[in-house]
Amino acid sequence: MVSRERWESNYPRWFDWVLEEAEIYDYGRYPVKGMGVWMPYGFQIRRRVVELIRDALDRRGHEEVLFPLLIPETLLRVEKEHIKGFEDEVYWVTHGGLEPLDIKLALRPTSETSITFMENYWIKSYRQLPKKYYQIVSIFRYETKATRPMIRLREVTTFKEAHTVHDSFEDSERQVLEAIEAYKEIYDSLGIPYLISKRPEWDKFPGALYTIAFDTIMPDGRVLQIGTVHNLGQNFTKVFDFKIQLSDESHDYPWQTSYGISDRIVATLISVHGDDRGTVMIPSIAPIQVVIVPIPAGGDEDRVAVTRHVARVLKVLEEAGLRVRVDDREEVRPGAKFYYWEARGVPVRLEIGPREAREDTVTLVRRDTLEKSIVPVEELPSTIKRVFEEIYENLKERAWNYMRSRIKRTENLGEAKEWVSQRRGVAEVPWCGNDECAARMEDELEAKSLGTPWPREDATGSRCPICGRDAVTWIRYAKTY
Ligand code: P5A
Ligand code: ZN
Repeated sequence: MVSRERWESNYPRWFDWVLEEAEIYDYGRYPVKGMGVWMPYGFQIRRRVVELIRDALDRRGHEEVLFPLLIPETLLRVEKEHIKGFEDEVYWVTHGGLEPLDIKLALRPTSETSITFMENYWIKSYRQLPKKYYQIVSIFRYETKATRPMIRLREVTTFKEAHTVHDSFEDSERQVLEAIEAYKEIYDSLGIPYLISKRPEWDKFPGALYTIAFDTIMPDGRVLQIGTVHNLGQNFTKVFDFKIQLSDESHDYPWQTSYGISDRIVATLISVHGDDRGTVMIPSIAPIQVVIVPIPAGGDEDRVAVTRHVARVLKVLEEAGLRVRVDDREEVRPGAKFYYWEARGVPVRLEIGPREAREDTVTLVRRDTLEKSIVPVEELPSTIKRVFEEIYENLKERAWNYMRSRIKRTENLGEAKEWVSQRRGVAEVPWCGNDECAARMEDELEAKSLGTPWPREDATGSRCPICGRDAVTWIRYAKTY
C-alpha cells in the first residue's frame, strides 16, 4: 500500500497517490508515455460525468456523431493557422502494413477539418441552421510539456468536441453564450469552481477569431484550463469553400464555433473535492454512494444479529434506489475498511454493530465532514437523501471559497509576482488593453496570462502598471499546468 499524501501541501503527489490508491486510473505503467488506463472504479466516475455532459448538450439541441479517427494530411493542412498550431503535435500514420501510404494520415488532434469537410456536403441552406454536432472520442496530441495523468495526455480519451454552424456572425455569438451556459451548468453540477477568461490573442485556439476559457485553481495554486469555447468565424468555411444559401437568396460562407472538454474535468472533480484522506465524491457521481461496514463484536448471537441487520439495511437502501456496497471482507479490520472507502470518496458510510442491530438504527458517517450520527432505519432513505444534498452543497461551497481565496486583485506588480510565484493562485492587475504591456507583464511576473475576465470587468481609476495609462480592464496571471 502506498502511503497517503497531503492534499494541499503536496498536491501533485497526492493526485498520483489517489489515482492509484482508489484504483481510478493506472498511469505510468502502460508502456506509452502520456497514455493511461481507466480502471473499473474510475471508468464509472468517467461514465457519469460523460452522461452529464451529453445531457447538457442534448437538451440544447446538439446531435451526437462519430467521425473517423484518421484525417488525411491534405485536409489537416487546409487552414493555415490551424496546421501551424498543431504541426508539431500530430501523430502520423505512414504505413498500411509494409506499404507506405500515398497520403499520410493524422490521428486527429481535434476535428474542425474533418467535420467542416463533411458539413460542406450536408448543409446547403440557412433553413438547416443552426446545426450543432458533437462527439466524445479519443484525440492524440504529441505534447512536449511534461505529461500528467488526465491533465496533459498524449491520448486524450474523453474529448468532448462540439462543432456548430450558423448563418450569421450574430448567431455564432449567441452560440458562444449558449456553450458558456452549458459549461457553467456542467461544472456547477459537479461543484467545480471556475474563472471565465477571454484568452489573449497569442493564446487563442489555432484558427479561431477568439477563445473563451474556463480555468480552475488546483490545490497547489496552479491553474488548469478545463474547457474552451472558440468562435471560429468563417476561417474554416472559407478555406473549405463551404457556402450556403441565405434567406435573401444570396450565397455566403457560414459561421462556426467549437468547444471542448476533456479528461481534465474528471481530474478536477477528484482534486478540488479532496482532503488528506483521499477524494470526496459528489453523491450524484459516486459509483458507490453508501458503504456498509459491519462491526463484529460480542458472541455468536451478536454476530448473527449484525449480519441480519446488515441485510435488512441493504434491502431498504436498494429499494430506495441507492448504489450500495456491503464490505463484509472477513480478513480486513473495520479501521482498514474506513481508510479504504475514504480514499475512494464514498459519500456515506454506515457502521453496523450489535447495538445498531438491537436498536434498529445505523451509525452514519459523512465523508466530507466525518460527522457521525445515529439514524433509525425507517428514517434512513430520507436522511441519506438530505445528507447527499448537504454534501453536494458543502463541497461546492468549500471549493468556491477555496478558489476565491486564491485570487488577488492588485495594482502592484511586485505584490502580484509574489502571489503567483508562491503558487498562491491567480493575480489580477489593471491593464490598458495593449498586447505589448500584457506580454511584458508575463515576463515580469514569470507567469502566463489567462486573459481578461469574461464578461469584461471595468477597471476605471486604475492604471496599467507597465505604461501608466488608464486601465480599461483587469488581466489575469498565474502559473499554469
Ligand atoms: C474545441 C473542441 C479544441 O480542441 N476543437 C474541438 C477545439 N480546443 S482545445 O482548447 O485545444 O481543447 C479543448 C480542451 O481540451 C483540454 N485539453 C487536454 N486535456 C488533456 N490532455 C491534453 N493534452 C489536452 N489538450 C487540451 C483542455 O481543457 C482544452 O480546453
Ligand atoms: Zn499598458
